[in-house]
Amino acid sequence: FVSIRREDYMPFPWLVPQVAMDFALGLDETRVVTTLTVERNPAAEASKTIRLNGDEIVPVEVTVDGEGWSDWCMDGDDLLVTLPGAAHTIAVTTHIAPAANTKLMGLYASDGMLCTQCEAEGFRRIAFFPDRPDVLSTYRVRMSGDREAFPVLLCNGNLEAEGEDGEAHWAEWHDPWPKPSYLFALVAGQLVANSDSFTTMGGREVALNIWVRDGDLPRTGHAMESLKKSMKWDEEVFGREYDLDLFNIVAVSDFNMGAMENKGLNVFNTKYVLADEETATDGDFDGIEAVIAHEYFHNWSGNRVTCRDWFQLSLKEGFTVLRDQLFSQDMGSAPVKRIEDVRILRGVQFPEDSGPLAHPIRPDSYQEISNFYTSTIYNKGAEVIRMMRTMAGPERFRAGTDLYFERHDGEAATCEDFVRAMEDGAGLDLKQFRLWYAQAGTPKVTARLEHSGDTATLHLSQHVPATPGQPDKKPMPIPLKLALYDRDSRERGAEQLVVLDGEELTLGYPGFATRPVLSINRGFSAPIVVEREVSSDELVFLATHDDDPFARYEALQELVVRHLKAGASGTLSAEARQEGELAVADAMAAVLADSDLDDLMRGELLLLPSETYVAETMERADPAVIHAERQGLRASLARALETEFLALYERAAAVPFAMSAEAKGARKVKTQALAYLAAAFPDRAAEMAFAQYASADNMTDRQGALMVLTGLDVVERTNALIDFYNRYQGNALVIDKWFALQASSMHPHCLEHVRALADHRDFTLKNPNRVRSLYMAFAANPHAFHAADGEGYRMIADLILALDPINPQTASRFVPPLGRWRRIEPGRSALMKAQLERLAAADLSRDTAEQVSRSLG
Ligand code: HT7
Ligand code: ZN
Repeated sequence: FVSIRREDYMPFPWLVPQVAMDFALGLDETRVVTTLTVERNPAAEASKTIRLNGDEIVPVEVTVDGEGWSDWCMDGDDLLVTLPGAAHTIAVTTHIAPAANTKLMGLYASDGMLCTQCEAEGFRRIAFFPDRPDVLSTYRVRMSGDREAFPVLLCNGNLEAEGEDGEAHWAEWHDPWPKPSYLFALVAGQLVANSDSFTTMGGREVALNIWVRDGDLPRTGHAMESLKKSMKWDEEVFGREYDLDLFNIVAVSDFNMGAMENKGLNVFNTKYVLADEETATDGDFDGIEAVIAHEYFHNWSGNRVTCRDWFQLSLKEGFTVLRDQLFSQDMGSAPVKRIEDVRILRGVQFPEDSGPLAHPIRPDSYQEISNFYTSTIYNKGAEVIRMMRTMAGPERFRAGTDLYFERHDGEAATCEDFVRAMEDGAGLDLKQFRLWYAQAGTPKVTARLEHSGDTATLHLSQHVPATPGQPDKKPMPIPLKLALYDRDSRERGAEQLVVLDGEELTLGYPGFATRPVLSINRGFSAPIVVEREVSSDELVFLATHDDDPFARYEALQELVVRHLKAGASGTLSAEARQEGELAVADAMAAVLADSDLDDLMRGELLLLPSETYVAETMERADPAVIHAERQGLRASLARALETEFLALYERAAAVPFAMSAEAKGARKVKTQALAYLAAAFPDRAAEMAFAQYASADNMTDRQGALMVLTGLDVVERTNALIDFYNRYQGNALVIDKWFALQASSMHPHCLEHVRALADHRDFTLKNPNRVRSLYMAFAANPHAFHAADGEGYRMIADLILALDPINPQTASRFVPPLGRWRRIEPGRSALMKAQLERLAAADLSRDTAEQVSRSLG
């Protein structure tokens, strides 16, 4: 498989200002005639041939300027047409088999309806076309099909005409906005809409529709509210107004990712549309709000200003993730959202950045672009833009984004264009900051505070670790928000924004008679690892008194990680262990007792760092030891704070169901209290959990109780699992939860449970949600995945081999868990590597082959 390199970018020799498509729709066969108006691109080197990309399609007929044409040939999957002049019309007919398309890219069938997924390179599975994001065209689309099978016919833009034709009917759509092919979409099927409207700040009345299967209509209210809130927020905060009279969303149950921002016709995974309190958790509701916002925000950051090439993916994805994060912060609790976002970054992106798949947010090469829809591109990309915002402040940042949109509206832009607009609009000097786009790896900042006389001196230094292909790194500008606390008065000095842009920096702080306490990287102002010399005492102080919610959370996490690592090292004496447990218990007791905290925040503080995160802080981790330490600490905390956890449970259980922050917080801490109690008092907790399960009037409580029960070896576990399945049979999204709960459980026989579930009649490799609910949950469950005999690794490798021919994009996403082999203790490491080698010897798709070879490399 060949590598595509960023430095080889060349503009396409032809412009394609207009595209006309005619679809004769059928599930088994769809016929497509695509007519391209092409003209030489004056900005590119001239070529007599035009390369039209294709993938698993054949040209049935080719005409140029209306005449049958023979001057064409195939080059691999691509169609090369030789053209005599500077402007022509090319028409190519293709036949597609949507029902046989299990890759879910291009045109495919889902639940009897037809839908498309074109990003990144799916359009070439529908029509021969220069399938690259810098070729922008306006589209006119006619589709016809059986009226009963496809009563609803949707495409991008505006509906211009429709009519009947015997048993069939047809519709003509026109999208006035030039767009790249990856934003094309078509949907045809039996759908019903939740319809509403939104009036934009400029007075445009926009018709809004959320299209779903008939029975799902009652579960679309939250998505519609989220859409209207997103439209309003983008006007108020970024000055962005919607630009068509119609905005359609369609929910489909077979989808490779979360959702897709096609112009005027977003296609969503049902998981990010359908919700009511009976079937969706508070987390599901939040996820829907965030994803609806994300896709809507793409209308400007992605669609109006798109990417020049796929190396610029973070231009639209990083920026749009930041926009959706800021939106969610404004819709709910800002500190809690920030902590959640950092948890995702550290749980997924940091491991990626320290492993064999590390890449900069603007990569230099790829074989298969789908493999680069990563947490680095999305989440680290968002952090990089957030740092610019932190350095500029919100007003100047807005001036920068206004300039970016104004300068590049209607263009295919680069990350460099964005940075330049930020320099000019926000008044930042970003010369050195550009390194954040070019260098992979999570920088490590060491902070050492000295105190002598009445002065504190802070020594900061940075190190960016080597990553594949990048052995030597330059220092990067790291914006650090910091403050010093007077230990006795508990007063905080002014918060400062320091940019560490060299290898080292020393800062002096006079006026401290005693050694102050350092609060650093407040708000997680930079996506880095901080290593600080700090006593447990100081961490307890920060965990209790820091007025920055993130810093407070961070201090508690650090205290726990330090304790767990000491335990995992095997050198901890019984007294030292007890002392460590006591320090954590004291800090947790303060969290439980603090009446100034709301429960949503309390819930964050009570969460123990994940086993993956603890492992990430070690050179080589033994997952079994970390698991035992973490469970041990949980049990010891439950014993030490039994009364407090019981009181918390009772207080929270008395709060009636509502969607308020208060009630959501109560649900969050209630299940956490239960999970703690289960670690020390399994029988009592099982009784409480079963009671919570049986009396739950919402999915958050029911799923929380079932989560606790699935981890216990008790009779209530089986009863609750049977009840849950029977209660929700037929509701695919809830049955996904049923699979995922068992695959992510703390139960000692989790692996055997997963093996049995793979044979369950409801399990299928054809549906990505179902595959992820069983196997992604399992691969993210360290104690089961890292079974000492390597059976977890074998299971994932078996899955990859079975899934790869069906859906390579989804299959390749299971390689990274095995790719962690170098960071795991030697015994397991060898077993992981052996499974990767077994995969490397197989005949794999480009997607999976690339991930396997990078993981071994
Ligand atoms: N921009 C969308 C990416 C996407 C995608 C990529 C590859 C294969 C399937 C896909 N479905 C959606 C989603 C987003 O970030 O908004
Ligand atoms: Zn996106």
